[in-house]
Order: sequence, then C-alpha cells, then structure tokens
Amino acid sequence: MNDELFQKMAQSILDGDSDLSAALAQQAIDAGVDPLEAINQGFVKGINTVGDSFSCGTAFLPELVMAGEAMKTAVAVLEPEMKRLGSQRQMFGKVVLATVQGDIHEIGKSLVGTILAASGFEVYDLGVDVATSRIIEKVKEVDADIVGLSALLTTTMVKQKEVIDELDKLGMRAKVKVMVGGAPVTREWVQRIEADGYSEDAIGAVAVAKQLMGAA
Ligand code: B1M
Repeated sequence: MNDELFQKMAQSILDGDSDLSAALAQQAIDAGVDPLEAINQGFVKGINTVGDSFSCGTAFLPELVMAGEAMKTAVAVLEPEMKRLGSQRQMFGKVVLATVQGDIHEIGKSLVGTILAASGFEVYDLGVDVATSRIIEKVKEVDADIVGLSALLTTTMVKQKEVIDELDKLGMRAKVKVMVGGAPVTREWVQRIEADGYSEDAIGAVAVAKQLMGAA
C-alpha cells in the first residue's frame, strides 16, 4: 500500500536530496505510516544501495556524504513521532551510548538511542568518535546500567573491546552490561570480546537492553 512512498524515500536517499527526504518523512507521518517502517522499508533501502555502490566503486565519497545527510534529515523529522508513539512511564535503566573512537557514523547509533529512549530507558548519547576514557567517565558520572557501543568500521570494532577491557580493569564489569552493534559486528565478534548483548537493529536493541535489565 505504501510501496510507492517507500520507493520514493529510497530514491531521495540515492539522489542525496535532503529537502525531498524530509518532505517524504513528513508525508509518512501525515498518512499515519509507522515511522520505523518508513525508515526500514524506505530510507534504509536507499542508504544500503549507496553503500553497496560505494564498495563496488560505482559511487564515491560525495555521494556517500549526501546520502548520509539526506538520511539524517529524514530520521530527524521522524524522531519526535517515534518518541511520541513510544512514550511510556516505566523506566528500565540508564544507558550510555556512543559511536566508538575513530568512527563518525551516527545514524544507526542515534536511531538506537531514540528507540531506547522512547521505550523507557534514560539515554545519555555521547555522539560519535568518542574516546574510551570519555565513555567510562560518563558511566561513572551517571551510574549507568548499560553501555551501548556502535561501530560501523571493521577498523574501529576493536574499540568496543577496549571499553570492555577498561571496565574490567576498573572492576566495573560485573555491574555494567555492554551492548554492541553496527553493521560489521557479528555474533562471533560479540562472543570473542565477551560483550553481554548484541542486536542487528534498533528494535532488537530494546529487547536486548530489557533482557540485560532482567525486564524481559
Ligand atoms: Co561510511 N562506510 N565511511 N559513511 N557508510 C560504511 C559503514 C561502509 C560499509 C560502506 C561500504 O564500503 N560499503 C564502509 C565500511 C567498510 C568496513 O569497514 N567494513 C564505510 C567506509 C569505508 C567509510 C569511510 C572510511 C569512507 C572514506 O572516507 N573513504 C568513512 C569513515 C569515516 C569514519 O568514520 N572515520 C565513511 C564515512 C561515511 C559518511 C560520513 C559519508 C556517512 C555517515 C554519515 C553519518 O552517519 N552522519 C557514511 C555512510 C552513510 C555509510 C553507509 C552507506 C550507511 C550507514 C548508515 O547510516 N546506515 C554504510 C554502508 C551500509 O551500512 N550500508 C557505510 C543506516 C543505519 C540505520 O544503519 O548504521 O547499520 P546502521 O545501524 C543499524 C544497525 O547496524 C544497528 O541498528 C541500527 C538501526 O537499525 N546498530 C546497533 C547500530 N549501532 C548499534 C548499536 C547497538 C545495537 C544495534 O547497541 C549499542
């Protein structure tokens, strides 16, 4: 039913057209389309195609940048609606969230943060390219229950392990659960670094976070 809208959404990302992606996001809200469905069935299809073209050498960095901007703009329009739909009183715990050091990919991490916040978690989003020391500092400051670490590059995944090792060294590992994610993260990697939880997507991240809090 919304196929045509979803196709236009994907195309707006392929074209790197932020004005259009924002307008289509608003159109989805006005039509009562679930914002997460709009992201997954529409905009994400576009960004994945751009990513594939980039890895084959048929798209270049400017296209990747413009597609990323168009995606970010669309998600920003949908964000208040996601929060509104998920708004609830029960609180599950505190999450410190970051994209690890050396990595500036923010869209997936921010989406995870928005959905967690809408699902009853108190989220402290430190942003992108965040040093391990800064993450640990924030965990101590807010007495976090969970640390959420996003990594989109095979070269930055090691920073997820660095945070776990540091928590271990400081004797905080038993108290603070670590959840990891990002496109290159696999179950095998999760086991290897002994993270407590992993999810492929934002909805799954909520289920995992609830499990880690013993609430699922
Ligand atoms: Co970059 N990039 N990028 N990029 N980029 C990838 C990741 C890449 C796979 C593209 C490719 O080659 N096919 C590739 C990585 C290869 C690798 O290491 N395996 C790549 C590369 C190489 C690079 C640069 C090195 C390019 C260059 O400069 N030569 C550079 C690195 C810069 C750096 O970080 N130091 C770079 C830069 C960029 C832009 C800045 C241009 C832009 C980001 C813009 C922004 O974020 N503001 C960008 C983009 C847009 C991408 C792709 C196309 C899309 C990423 C995205 O936003 N996806 C990406 C290819 C791809 O993934 N298809 C690519 C949509 C988002 C909703 O999904 O982020 O996967 P995702 O998040 C999901 C799940 O992974 C999961 O839930 C999210 C929601 O469903 N998830 C979690 C994520 N974090 C989680 C945390 C959790 C749980 C689940 O718990 C805590």
